[in-house]
Amino acid sequence: MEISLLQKARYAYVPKLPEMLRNGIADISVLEGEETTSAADCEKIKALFPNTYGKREIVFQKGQNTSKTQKQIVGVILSGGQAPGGHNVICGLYDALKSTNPENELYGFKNGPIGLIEDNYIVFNDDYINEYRNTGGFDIIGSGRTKLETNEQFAIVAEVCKKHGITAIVIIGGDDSNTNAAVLAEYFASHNTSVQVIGCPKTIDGDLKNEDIECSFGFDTATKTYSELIGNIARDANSAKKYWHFIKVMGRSASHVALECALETQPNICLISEEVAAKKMSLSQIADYIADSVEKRAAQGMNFGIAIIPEGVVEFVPEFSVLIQEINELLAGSKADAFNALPTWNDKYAYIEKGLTKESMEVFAILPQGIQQQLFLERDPHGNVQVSLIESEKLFSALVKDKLAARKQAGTYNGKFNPIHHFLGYEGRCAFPSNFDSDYCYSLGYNAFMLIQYGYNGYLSKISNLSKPAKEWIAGGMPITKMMNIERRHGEDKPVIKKALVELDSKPFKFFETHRETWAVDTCFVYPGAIQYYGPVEVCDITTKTLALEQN
Ligand code: FBP
Repeated sequence: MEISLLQKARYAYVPKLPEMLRNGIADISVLEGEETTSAADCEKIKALFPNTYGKREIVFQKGQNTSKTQKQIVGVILSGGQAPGGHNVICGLYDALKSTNPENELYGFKNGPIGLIEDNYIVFNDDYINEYRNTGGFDIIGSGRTKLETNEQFAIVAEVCKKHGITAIVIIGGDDSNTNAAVLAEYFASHNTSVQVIGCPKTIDGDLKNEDIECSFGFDTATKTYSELIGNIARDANSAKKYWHFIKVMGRSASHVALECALETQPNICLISEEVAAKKMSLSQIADYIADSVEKRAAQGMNFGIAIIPEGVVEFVPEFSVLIQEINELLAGSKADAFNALPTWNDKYAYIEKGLTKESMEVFAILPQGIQQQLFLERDPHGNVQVSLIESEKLFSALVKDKLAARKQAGTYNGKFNPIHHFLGYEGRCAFPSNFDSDYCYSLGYNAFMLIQYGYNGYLSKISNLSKPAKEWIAGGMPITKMMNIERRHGEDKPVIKKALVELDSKPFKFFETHRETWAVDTCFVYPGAIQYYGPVEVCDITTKTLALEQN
């Protein structure tokens, strides 16, 4: 297989571990902390997790090894969307397992959780693993979004574990996958299977974070990749001076990715969905907010700019989410067929006009026709509008265009507005992991094995103190139930890990808030450039601005 020179060089990169893990199991002991509770709804979570609730937080330290000596056969899965560094979690796990006992084995179940159900796996060896060290992607075993959540599925997984003599499963995933890891851990404990389950926090979205998880892996590399591209676009904008770039960035509901990219690049505009919701902003108010920046810059002869739009923003606009609910109702069940059978868009429009409330129709009417049609085309398997597929970057530039046309008529604006649209998402999810993600992921995997070796079940591999050099990182584990609360999902009360949205009193948001008025009018762009893997530590190992602001 042909490989790039960078890939070849990255094979040789030795990821940095926290000091306390550097000599392997021989030199590792456990410091137990307090018994834990859950993030909220303690009694309910305790009742649902009688065997795994309330366990102690633990930290590893240098000391006498007292772990069990049994041969370990570990299974690993990658779950959900790709995030840079996933391969290194597996490499760290593999190295820890083999250096502890060469007889230990690592099974990689393919294509996500479904691999465990279908008993579809490979057994890793050095040659296989070495081809994936410090590389991006999840292609080492593939990933998938099947959920492991029913007792029937768990029973099959238990059978598969029994068949191979598997002693532990490591689930590398986001909040939902780790919630399911906790449920699986409880199932194993209550069925006396002795199989352990350990989770690792993954997602570029950055929304799996709390007082224990400082950041999910992949966020660092993905945001650095997007920031490089946004910086390049900003420099082009500042050179040509003729385009406004509307750049949507991935991140699902949370705006952590957008905020981090804004802190890195200092665009003129960055919407933060959580703020839109808190201020109950309407589409028209958001469009006015952007148009103000366009107008003020135009008054200084700058008919160009950068606006960052978080992927999920429209869901946070109250009037838009009501519109979506009404559209879902309008097309529920067989009504969708009747709608689709209407021959022309005019007929469909008349049907919509009749079905929506006056308020929602007013919102619908101001949308560009392309977006209106998208709302009726893109449906998920339950028949609901797929909000994440809405081209919000085009929606907002169209709304801004209308605002500017009105301002031109009123004589307050006399500039030129040429928007260009971008969507940055898949470009960042499989990038070569930054040194930070290479080190962090390798440490998470290595540490996951130490948790297995010490017999923990239902724990998340935890590496903290991340804004410091890797040597000073702290390795340990946290019961997953500590991060859980009860939420209403699909009409049912469910125990879930709380999703972390951007907090409006957090230091990263406050920093952004303090500077954004200046950024909106002046040209303050910062051009971060490409991720650097070799060179000065202060360039190559730097963490995100979000983490730096949160921790200092
Ligand atoms: P995870 O939550 O599984 O980590 O996925 C993150 C993400 O990249 C989101 O930012 C994005 O909305 C979604 O996955 C896209 O999913 P898909 O890969 O299925 O298109």
